[in-house]
Amino acid sequence: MTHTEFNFDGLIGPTHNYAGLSFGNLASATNKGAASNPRAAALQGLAKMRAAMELGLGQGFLPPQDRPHLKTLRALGFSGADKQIIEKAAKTAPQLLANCYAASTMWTANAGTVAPSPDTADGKVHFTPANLAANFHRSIEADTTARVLKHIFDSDQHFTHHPPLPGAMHFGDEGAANHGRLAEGHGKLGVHLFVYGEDGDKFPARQKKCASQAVARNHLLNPDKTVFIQQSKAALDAGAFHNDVVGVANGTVLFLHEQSFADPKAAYEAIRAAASFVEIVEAPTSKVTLEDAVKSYLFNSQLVTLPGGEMALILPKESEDNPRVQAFLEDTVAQNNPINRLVFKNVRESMRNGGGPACLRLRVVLSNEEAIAANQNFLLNDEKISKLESWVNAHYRDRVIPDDLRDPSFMDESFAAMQALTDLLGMGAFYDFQR
Ligand code: SUG
Repeated sequence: MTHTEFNFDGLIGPTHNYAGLSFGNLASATNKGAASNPRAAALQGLAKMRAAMELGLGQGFLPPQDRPHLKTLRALGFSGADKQIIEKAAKTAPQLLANCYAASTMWTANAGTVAPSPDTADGKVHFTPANLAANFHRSIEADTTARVLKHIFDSDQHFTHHPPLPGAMHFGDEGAANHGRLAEGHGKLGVHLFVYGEDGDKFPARQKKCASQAVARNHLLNPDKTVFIQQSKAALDAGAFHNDVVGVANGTVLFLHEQSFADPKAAYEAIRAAASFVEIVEAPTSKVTLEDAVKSYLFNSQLVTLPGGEMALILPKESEDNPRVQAFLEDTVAQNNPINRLVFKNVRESMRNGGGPACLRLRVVLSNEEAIAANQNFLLNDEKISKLESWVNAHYRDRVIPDDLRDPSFMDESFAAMQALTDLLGMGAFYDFQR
C-alpha cells in the first residue's frame, strides 16, 4: 500500500496580530504591540504551501477559526448584541478581548497529534486535538479544532477521533509540536517520539509527560515503538516553548540541537533501541548556540522526503540570514546523510509570533484510500491555492494594531471573511458565530 505524507498548513486568519500572549515565547513577547499585516501573513503561508506542492509533496490546509470568539466572551459574562460584547470587553477587559482575537490556530503543529494507520493496533488513523491548556488564547481552540478534524477526516472506516485530553494543565497537551515519527518509509511501522517538559527556572513547560502517555494509549501505539523523552530545561529557558523549536524528525532522520534533551545520551539510546535505523544529525553548541537556534528557527524547518527519496529542509528566511546557522546548514547538506536540499521561505509575519515553517503544518500520513476518504476541499492543487489567495486579497487588511481590536467593524470584517470562506468550501453553518 502506498502512503503519502500530507502537510496540513494552517490558513492564517484575518485577525493575525501581535498581542504578546505567550509567556516563554520570546518572539511573541518582543513584538507585543507591533503592527501586523494579516494579508501578507496569509499570502506568505499560501506561498509556502505552493512551494511544498512544487517539490512534489502532498499539501492540505486547516481553515482558520472564527475570531473574535464571541462564544468564549459570552461564557465569561459579556452579554448583549455582538457589537456590545466587543465594546464592553474592550473597556473592561482588553486583555481578555485580545485573547479571544488571536489567530493562533495558524500553527497547526499544535492542532493535535496524529498516528498514521501502519502504527495503530486497529489500522485506522487516530487524531487527538491538543487541549493547549497552557495559554488561555490557545485553550479556546480545541473544541473547534476537533470539529475541523472531524469535518475533514469524516469516515469511521478510516479515521478515529479522540476528544482533547481532560484535566487542563494536569494533562497539558500541545499536539504534534512535541511529537515526531521515525520510519523507514511513510507506510512502514513508525516509532513515535514524545517530548515532554518539566518547568524551567524561567519558563513553564507546556507538555506534560502524562498527556503524551495518554495520547499514545488512545492511539493504540505499540509500547515498544514509543519513546518518551524529557526536554532540557536549558532549551525551555532559552525560548524553546515547544520541542519543535530545537528538533525535527522525518523518515530515518532526527535533526536536532545537542542541548534539546535533558539527558541526550539516554535519549539517543532509547531512540536507537526502538528505531535501529535512525540517523541522528546533531548541531553542536560550538557551531550553533541555543540562542542562534531560537532566533533563526533552523530546527523549526519542515524536514521532508521528496518523491525521489532525498530529503529537503524547508526553512525560514531567518536561518539564511544568520552566518553561523547558514554555515552549519551547508555543512549538513555536504555531509553523508539524507538531507541534501535547503529551501528558504519567508514566513516572517508568523515568525514574529514565534511560528516557523514547521509550526505552520500538521503532518498526516495517509494511504491512497484514506486520502480519497478525506474531504477533498481541503487538499490543495494550484487552482485551489489561487482561489484562497483571491479570498485573502478580497477580505484581509494589510495593517492591524492593538487598538483595532476595539473596533466592532473589525469583527464584522473578520466574520464576513469567514462567511465567504465557509461558502467557498461548502462548510455550511460551521463556526460558532454562524450557529
Ligand atoms: O503557542 N504563538 C504561538 C506559536 C506557536 C508555535 N508553534 C510551534 N512551535 N509548533 C504559541 O506560543 C503568539 C500569539 C500572540 O502573542 O499574539 C502565539 O500564540
